[in-house]
Amino acid sequence: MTTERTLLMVKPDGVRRNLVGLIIARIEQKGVVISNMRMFCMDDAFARTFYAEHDGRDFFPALLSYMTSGPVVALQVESPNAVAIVRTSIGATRPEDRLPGTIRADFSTQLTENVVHASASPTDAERELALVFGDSCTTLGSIHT
Ligand code: 3AN
Repeated sequence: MTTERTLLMVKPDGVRRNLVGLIIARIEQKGVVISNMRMFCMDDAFARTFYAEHDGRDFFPALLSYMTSGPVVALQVESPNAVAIVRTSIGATRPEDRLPGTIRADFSTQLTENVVHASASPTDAERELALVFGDSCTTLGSIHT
């Protein structure tokens, strides 16, 4: 399996609750490699683009308000099957479906304020990484050579 990359993001509630270091430690302990990182605040336009698939849903305004409520910490992480591995590590969308030991299960009972985001597919990952990091995307090779 070739190396794959994905986006893991600590959301505003995770930053507010001082969970950034803990979440980074958990994902590093799994063995994935962090190859880029950025702390920034989403403005309304960025959040609308990032979550464009949900535009028009009744929860969209609340989602935008939450995602623009404070800084996020975005990480580009790499490993074989990174998308599925990181997605499994964060836990399910619905609180009642989250397995113990996943980040969302361990730190949130909420649907919206759920501490972390991770890309749902390789296509989503490339779109989201380009949005967050633009041309500053580094690759695993550039870190380990
Ligand atoms: P995930 O964050 O697990 O990838 P998505 O992409 O389906 O899930 O949804 C993104 C965010 O949109 C969720 N974390 C949640 O805040 C909100 N959301 C999704 N579906 C619903 C829903 N049915 N009701 C309320 N909020 C929702």
